[in-house]
Amino acid sequence: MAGNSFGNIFKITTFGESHGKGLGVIIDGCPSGIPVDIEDIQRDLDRRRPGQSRIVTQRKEKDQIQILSGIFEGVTTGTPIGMIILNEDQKSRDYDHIKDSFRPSHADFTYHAKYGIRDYRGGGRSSARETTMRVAAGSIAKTILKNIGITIQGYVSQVGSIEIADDPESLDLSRTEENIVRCPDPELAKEMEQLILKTRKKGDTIGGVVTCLIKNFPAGIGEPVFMKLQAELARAVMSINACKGFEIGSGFEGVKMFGSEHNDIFYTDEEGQVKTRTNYSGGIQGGISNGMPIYFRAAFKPVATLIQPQTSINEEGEEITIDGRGRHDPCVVPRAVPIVEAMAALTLVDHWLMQQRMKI
Ligand code: EPS
Repeated sequence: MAGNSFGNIFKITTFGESHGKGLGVIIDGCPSGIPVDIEDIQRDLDRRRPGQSRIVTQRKEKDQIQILSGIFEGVTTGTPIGMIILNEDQKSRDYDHIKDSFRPSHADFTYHAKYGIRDYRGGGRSSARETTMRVAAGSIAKTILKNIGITIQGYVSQVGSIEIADDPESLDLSRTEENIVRCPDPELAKEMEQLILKTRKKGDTIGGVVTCLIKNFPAGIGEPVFMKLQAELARAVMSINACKGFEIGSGFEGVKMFGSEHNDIFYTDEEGQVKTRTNYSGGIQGGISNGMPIYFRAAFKPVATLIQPQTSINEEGEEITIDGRGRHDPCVVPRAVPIVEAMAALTLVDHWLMQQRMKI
């Protein structure tokens, strides 16, 4: 079955399940000569890791990255990069009770409908553990972008109805990693943490928003008409587990404005660079980057698995009650930040490489 590869030039294929032996990724098309620091990859994986704080799933995984190929003496060789991590803390018995039944709003039913068979342990392939490999590959993509001055920074901008009102460029994003929520506003971070803890206590879950800001991405990149840059970012980000919404620039709020307010007026700065006075476009016009910062928001639904009984059906279609068991996230957004950054990096490095190839 298709759908496990992403990218055109910088192409990744991931494999593995939540309770299988481990997870892996192959990156094909990574340029040679890129210095790769395994510590950078591990740092991003640690930001995504389960068990990292009191507001996430308590499954304890080290998520220690192993590089199998494609990197020699700390530099990419241009050959396929293979990376794996091994699963260590599976508690598969937590899932015995859903072997023949479907948790509401989880991928249990649809995987059964499509494949006719499923590894029900820990969500199998539908588990967020698969995103470890996007983060590992995305970390290398981020390094390539960083070497040409492009930075990617995600942060939690909303949990439930607690929301940061300011626009991404006015925030001090260096404060994002100072708290376990990954919200750059320390006061709001405390409120968000309390809401997540209160929700967990009730055996319930809550949604949130991750905002991502990309700086110094050059003008002129994107492939109209079907590979418009915002469409590619949306596809990438909406492939992340639990993502239900994507908006770029002014997004849905923009519909409340008149064109005369919304248009981003051009000017040339002191260094001769074309800029816009506002950035409602979110750095992309006509599907092509315009050199202004790219920013987007990704909405994540409340996690489907609740620690409370729910009504559902089994494979025979009979009504049953499902117990809530296991170790789950009461809110995914604190751990989704590095995943969103990774998907943005993978998309942007791929399009940047496509542009370089066209120049040759
Ligand atoms: C997940 C179910 C849980 C989470 C898991 C995502 O798995 P388990 O019951 O085995 O602990 O802990 O998240 C991770 C382990 C991870 O690394 O992201 C699910 O149903 O998606």
